[in-house]
Amino acid sequence: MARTKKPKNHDNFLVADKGGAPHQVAGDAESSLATNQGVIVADNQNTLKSGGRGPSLLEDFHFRGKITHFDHERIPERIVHARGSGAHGYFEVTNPIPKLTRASFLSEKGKKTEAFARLSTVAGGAGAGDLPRDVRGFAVKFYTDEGNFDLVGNNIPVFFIQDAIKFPDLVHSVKMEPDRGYPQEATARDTFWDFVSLLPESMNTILWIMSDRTIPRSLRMMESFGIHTFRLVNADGKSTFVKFHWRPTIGSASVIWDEAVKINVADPDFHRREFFEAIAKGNFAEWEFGIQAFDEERAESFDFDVLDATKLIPEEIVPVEFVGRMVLDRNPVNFFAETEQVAFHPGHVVPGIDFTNDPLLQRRLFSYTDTQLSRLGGASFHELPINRPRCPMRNLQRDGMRRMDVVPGRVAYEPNSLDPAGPRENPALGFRSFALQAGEGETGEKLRIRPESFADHYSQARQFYRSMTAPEQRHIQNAFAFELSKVETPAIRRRMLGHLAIVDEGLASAVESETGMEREEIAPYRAPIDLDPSPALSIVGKATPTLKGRKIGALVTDGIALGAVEALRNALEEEGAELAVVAPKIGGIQPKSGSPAPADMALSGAPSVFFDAVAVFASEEGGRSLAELPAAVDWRRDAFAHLKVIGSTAAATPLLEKAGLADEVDEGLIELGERSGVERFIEAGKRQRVWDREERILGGAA
Ligand code: HDE
Repeated sequence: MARTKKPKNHDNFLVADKGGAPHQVAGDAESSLATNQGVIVADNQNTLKSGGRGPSLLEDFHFRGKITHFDHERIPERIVHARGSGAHGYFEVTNPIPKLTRASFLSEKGKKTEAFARLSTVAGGAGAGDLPRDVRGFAVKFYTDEGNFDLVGNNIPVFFIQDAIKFPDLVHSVKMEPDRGYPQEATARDTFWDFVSLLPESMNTILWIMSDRTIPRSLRMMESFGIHTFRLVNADGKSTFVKFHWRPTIGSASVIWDEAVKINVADPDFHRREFFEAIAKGNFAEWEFGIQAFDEERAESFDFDVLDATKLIPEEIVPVEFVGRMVLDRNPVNFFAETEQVAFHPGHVVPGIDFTNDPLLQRRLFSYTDTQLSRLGGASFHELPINRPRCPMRNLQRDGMRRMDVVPGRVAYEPNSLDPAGPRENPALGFRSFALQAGEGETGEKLRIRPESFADHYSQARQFYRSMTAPEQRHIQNAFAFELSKVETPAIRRRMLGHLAIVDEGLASAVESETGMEREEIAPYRAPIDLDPSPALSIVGKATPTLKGRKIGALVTDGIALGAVEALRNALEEEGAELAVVAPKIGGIQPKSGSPAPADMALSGAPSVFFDAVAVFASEEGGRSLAELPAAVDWRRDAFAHLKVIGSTAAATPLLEKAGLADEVDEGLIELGERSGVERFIEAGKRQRVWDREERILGGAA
């Protein structure tokens, strides 16, 4: 007969179970833990069992409630843009534009509107790394006094496709492959290049994707764009075409590809962490908001169709006028409730903003509500606190899954005479769609065609490439070579090289030489024309010297004089930059005099790729011991290879020797011990990278 094994000492058993991990017990009802039905929980450490070692009991409603909720904690992630960071803030008008739009949030100088922004990658899942080569989403919800306006844009001004019917194909080509479940977030693989090499309309965007724009240094340092041509409509019903722009006030900057790869491993949350920490410290994220406004006649004069989302309007043709600024100054208190549950939609517009017939925009107007239905579990997602309009809102829609509002009254229809105070339409204040006259190409026939005016796929790609500075062109060449080298099917590589040859012969031959491949000849449907270069498209070319928002790493050793580090810190803080002290051990260092000094980060967890510029402060003994630390040698060597400004005290020389860099001299390598060393470090640091060094390292080659 089986013996029933009982705990020898029931009391001890409980004590061991409960008392092993100290936990707190509430004194009154208010501080008590409760179930979702409001019943106070007596024991949150043990499930209900039949006897101490017996079977578990199904009636344990506290456990079942807790685990059921846990089992459903994740909601379907966004099929694109799954990984994002959000922040609250406000939009403020600096230059009102009532002549162009009746939108009240743009009507008065100084008017402030609450805003929430979510900045995202596109391809990876919610848990993917922050620094793949990828487009970044830039979605802003303006809670205006006339309803919510969502500007759902990206950090590059053009898109891959002209017609929304290709969107699922595009996304499938860059998502995990269905049989193997990888790659998580990379474009460097066969499926993506196979698809785009068969889709000439993607070429302009492909050039942008291979540029440094897709590996931003920080979410706070990205330009962003509404992409599509929208309409502004004024109080007289006059419409003006418009493109929307966001410009970061601390300038745009990107990392170098080798840094992106290393950052993704060393800190997959690099962007998210920096964004959250900066806002928490009061270094708010800020953008100027600008428009390119033009009328229909002007639109006719362009070399491309303004309804084609694969094209941009160079600023040299239509300048950007700045009308406001957005400051993100408050982190979410609950990531899920706010950043995850926020629901953007390009169709959320307010009176004074309207759509054009851009076929991509038109179909987005369908897709976003549809996706929220499954992502947020029904039609009531507008009631979630993050999505609710801040202006009064009433209508006669009722019921549905997860309805939160409890609306009184018997009348849920209109017209009605039973509820005279109920909501009614308002022809004066309400949204009226712009009465667009049928224009050219809008014949009313039922067709599946692409207009001729969408047929030039290469001119703007060429213009983009030729508008780049030498280092930016080099990075584009390198990016193509890297990505195509990851493509296993030679025919796809050759096909892509064929497209590049149409874009720019120099680009194609550089990539051919780097990949050791030859192109397949491709005949374009329409041969490109030479457009004037647009210097405004280059980040490096238009960068203004600044250290604002930048982070500088100082590697320190025992035995140094702390005053020198503090002098650098003060000088940096005056410029709006931050200094992080990195020591061989997290416990910090023992300086030459005084008490031990703490470190912000340990060398093993703070590679130099985390910083915009670096400094090494070593004592004689410390310099020798740094040279024995492989992580310190990598730190210094990487900082050099990543074109950073590097300050060093003389005693750091053994480290330079070990890194093989003792003979290097350039304007970014600064002796900190010398008089005016800090000043020179700051001046060089403001220029951010030492581009000439790259040319020297590579011998001028790509
Ligand atoms: Fe989106 N896109 N998209 N997209 N998109 C989504 O909506 C879609 C496009 C953009 O932080 C989804 O709520 C279609 C262009 C951003 O929550 C989905 C097409 C641009 C975000 C969707 C496009 C964007 C999304 C997935 C082709 C730049 C993230 C989750 C017609 C102007 C918003 C969601 C956030 C998200 C569909 C093309 C930007 C599935 C069908 C072009 C920034 O509805």
